[in-house]
Amino acid sequence: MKLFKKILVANRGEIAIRVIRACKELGIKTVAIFSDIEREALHVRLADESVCIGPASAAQSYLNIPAILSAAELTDSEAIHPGYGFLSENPQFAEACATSGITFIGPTPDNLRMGGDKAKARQVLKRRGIPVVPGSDGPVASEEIAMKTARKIGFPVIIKASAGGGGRGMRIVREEEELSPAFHMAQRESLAAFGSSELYMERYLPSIRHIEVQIIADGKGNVIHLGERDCSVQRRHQKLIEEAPSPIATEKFRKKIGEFAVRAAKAMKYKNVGTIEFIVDQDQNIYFMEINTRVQVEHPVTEELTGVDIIKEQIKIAAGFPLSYKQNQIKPSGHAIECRINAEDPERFIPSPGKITFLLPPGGPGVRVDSAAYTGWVVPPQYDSLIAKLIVHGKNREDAVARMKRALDEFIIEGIKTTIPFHKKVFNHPEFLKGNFNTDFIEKMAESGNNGNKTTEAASNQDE
Ligand code: MV4
Repeated sequence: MKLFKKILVANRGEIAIRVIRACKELGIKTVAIFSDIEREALHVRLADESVCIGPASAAQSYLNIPAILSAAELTDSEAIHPGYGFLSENPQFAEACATSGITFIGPTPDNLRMGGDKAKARQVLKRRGIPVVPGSDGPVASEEIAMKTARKIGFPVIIKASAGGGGRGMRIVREEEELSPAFHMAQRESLAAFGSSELYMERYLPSIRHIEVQIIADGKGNVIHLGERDCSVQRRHQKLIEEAPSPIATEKFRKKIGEFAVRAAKAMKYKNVGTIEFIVDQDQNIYFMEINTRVQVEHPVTEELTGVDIIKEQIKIAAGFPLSYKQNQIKPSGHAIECRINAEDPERFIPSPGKITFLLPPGGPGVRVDSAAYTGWVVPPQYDSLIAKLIVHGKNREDAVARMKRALDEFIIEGIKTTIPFHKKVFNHPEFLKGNFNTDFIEKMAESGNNGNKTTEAASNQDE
């Protein structure tokens, strides 16, 4: 079996660079694609070749399937790596690649369809013995059935879009009177956002942690997990800080959640890398939520913890190689934390695009920066606001926290506002330092007057 000679990277920003770096180390040539306004982007400079595929708007460039396939054919690329966001979870794109004789570096179209149908995934995995939050068995077809289901599972309930993700089309319903308007609102929102109004329901669990498990599957029956990541520090469904291991995880917990994740991947005949997302309640009960059928923004946390290069594994699996590791060869070590540095106002989280007049990334032991930003780069308003991922690794959580504080202090970004000041506050927050937080943490922090108001929406992000 042979690796690819040339891969087209169908993405931009830091993830395009991350893929190019993996390809270079594997001896694979790379092709970057770019929109009209990204001729000077770092991913274009770092790739061996580049092709302009359209105007600035994502719909006409990074989401433009015919233009991307033409670029691949024009450059003799054998495979396409989609990164995250954009076309990465689009089964039609994966199929179109196959039709053009190009390998899509990612899960199978069936895997992508299952990941995109959340009511179905829930139903299938529940039947395979994976715990789910009490709720509907598959989709809820009408308001009447919704009411019946809610009475059975008990209020509060949460209505979710089957095609949803990132919290859109979701409604929490606390009592019977709220159900009818919430149901119709969720239907309308889901139809507008995803082109499908299908909904499902669960009991709403307050004070949860969001914990996910990285899995790798070679499509030949070998499936392993790389441990969990705690992504509970988020604001309006945008993750801000991710860490591994989870501060609440014992060895027993890790084994259990890991086994659920591997069982889920096997049940859906998963191939390539993916993440099984769970919520964990205050009694440490684990419930399956969703499957993310892509490499995720926060994958470096797991790479630092385990030493596994997740992007290289994706490429090797797509080329037909079996997994490079057995489960007992995965030995997580120490503690890793990632801060997402966004070009946003750190108080209100509104986008702050513009020219970076000076940039100095931190360095030294245990510090990794994945970024496409440089002095002179103009952060465009058209795409997501992630400009750097700051990842630290230490021998335990305390060391990793000290290292993150040191790295945040070293990091200089001038000319635009960034979320660095926000992260500095979190890394001085007594509850965060204790590992005592759940998905309400940021909202609570804002309410206690620590972080300004919270009335604005974040920019649309590439990743969930
Ligand atoms: C939940 C939940 C509580 N109970 N499901 C958010 C994104 C999606 N991946 C799943 N999400 C949640 N699902 C049940 N049964 C809480 C969340 C959730 C959340 C919900 C409403 C408003 C903000 C939230 C923040 C994090 C998680």
